[in-house]
Amino acid sequence: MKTSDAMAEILKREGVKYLFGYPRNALLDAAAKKDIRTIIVRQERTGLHMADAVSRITRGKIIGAFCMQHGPGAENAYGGVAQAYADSIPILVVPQGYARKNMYLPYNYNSTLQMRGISKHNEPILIGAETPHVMRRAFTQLRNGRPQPVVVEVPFDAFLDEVPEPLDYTPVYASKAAPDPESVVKAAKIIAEAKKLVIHAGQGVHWADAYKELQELAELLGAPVSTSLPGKSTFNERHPLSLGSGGHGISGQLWKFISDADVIFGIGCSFTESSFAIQFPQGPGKRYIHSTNDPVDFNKTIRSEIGLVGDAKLVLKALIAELRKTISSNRDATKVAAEIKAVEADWIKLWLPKINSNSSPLSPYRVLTDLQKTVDIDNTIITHDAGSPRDQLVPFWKSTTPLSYIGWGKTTQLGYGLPLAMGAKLVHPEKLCINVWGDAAIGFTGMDFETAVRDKLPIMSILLNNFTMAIELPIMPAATEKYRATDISGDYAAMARAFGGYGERVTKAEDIVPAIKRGIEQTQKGVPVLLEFITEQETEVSRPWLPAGK
Ligand SMILES: Cc1ncc(C[n+]2csc(CCOP(=O)(O)OP(=O)(O)O)c2C)c(N)n1
Ligand SMILES: [Mg+2]
Repeated sequence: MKTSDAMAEILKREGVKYLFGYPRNALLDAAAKKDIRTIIVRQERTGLHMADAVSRITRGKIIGAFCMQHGPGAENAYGGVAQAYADSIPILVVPQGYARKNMYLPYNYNSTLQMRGISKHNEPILIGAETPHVMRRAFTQLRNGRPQPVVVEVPFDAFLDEVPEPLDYTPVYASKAAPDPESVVKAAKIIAEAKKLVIHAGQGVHWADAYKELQELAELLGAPVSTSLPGKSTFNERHPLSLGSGGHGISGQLWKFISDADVIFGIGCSFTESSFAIQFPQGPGKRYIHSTNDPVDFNKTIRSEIGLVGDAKLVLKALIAELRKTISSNRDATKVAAEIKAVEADWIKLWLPKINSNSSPLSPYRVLTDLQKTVDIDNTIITHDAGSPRDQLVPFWKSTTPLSYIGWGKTTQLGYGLPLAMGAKLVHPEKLCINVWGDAAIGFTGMDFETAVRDKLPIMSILLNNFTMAIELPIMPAATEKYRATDISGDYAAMARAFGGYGERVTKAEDIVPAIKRGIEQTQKGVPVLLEFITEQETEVSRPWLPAGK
């Protein structure tokens, strides 16, 4: 068999169900022959983001895979691989390479070299017979340790090599690490004795499927739980102990509790410093216990006293068992829950004018509040985009079920949201899959609304069109005034209709809910939807430590 057929067979054995791609790459046809669904996008980045969604939504049970051609295909793909690398998502990337004799010819793009900085493991197939070994190493890295992209470049002539039969390939295992018992004892003591503990959950809780254990620990200790952007929906945000999740935008209760905390226990999180992450306070009186599956995150910015390396479920189980030696029944959480409620009520009061606004252009806060009230939240998967829509959604949206919110942002590729929703819809056709984005974001991947129509992925896209990059307005006042540099324009509802989808433009507050209902109905009929809300050029974000308007 040829290299391409051997690779397709290996993908099949490893449970890969979809291959996203853009021609030319011999794997596309070989995979189709094996009944792996090929999905052709309109640009490489979209396909990578869709593969990324498949890995996220299935917690790596189905590894997302993407392939593209050498040269421009590989060059164009960089952003999608980089996003998954920064956000720690495992995807298999198979760039076709130039023919072996030309791989190192100046100035041919060589993915093995050029993608090294954005992949966990990177290896070409130079001899077809080595395919099973290269792929075994690739899948082992995808399923073990920190999840991140793996690149297997195949020079186009190597696709035609013969691979010995029968194919010698068995699917690889996924290992888990458990924390060192001595550290667990020390951590449990600090956690048990904390006066104001906050548990902060990251996406490691998703990957370890440790939702039950996270809730058990919180209830045992009567401790509040915050989540990072990628950790959003690891803990039911309607639970009385939830503080919600935060990034650049953050709720009042989350900020108050982490400001007051004496001990913060981070589970399955990286505590990475970023403009789009919670700014954790440090200094006297702040103690951190940090648990992650990769020690590279220890002491990056947040100095921790104890590091617990391991799978989040195993870590939580070990901690719960240790704590139960001294705490026999759940601590009374009434006081903490009442305080969360009171702080939240004070905070939300400040936002009521925007949330209830009847203005036209619309307030984005009103649109997103109405959206939250209208959808069946348990059966919805929603994701934000880069820019203001993220900051307007995250502090206010209360996710209830695991993986019903795809949070992201270690790097922030505009246009990531639509392909994430499309990938999620592929895995969960029964759920309402939504992306919320702005009119700058749609400029990047908007053409792929056509892919949603063509590939029958009836997502619902919520576009907040304010005809500008509102988030950049305070940064570029001179360029805006002199050259209108932040202005953008477009009739995106018409664009959606032109592609064969459902498009509707909404300008009045009383039309928001009926339009959303019409949109949901269309998705149920199998039609992708784009609802274009004409919104104010809103720049205010919930940052409770700053005076309003900053
Ligand atoms: C590929 C890429 N380039 C640049 C940016 C920086 N950036 C973040 S948000 C933004 C503008 C967002 O405008 P829009 O989507 O219209 O949202 P608004 O702020 O207007 O609500 C820019 C330029 C980015 N995140 N990604
Ligand atoms: Mg905008």
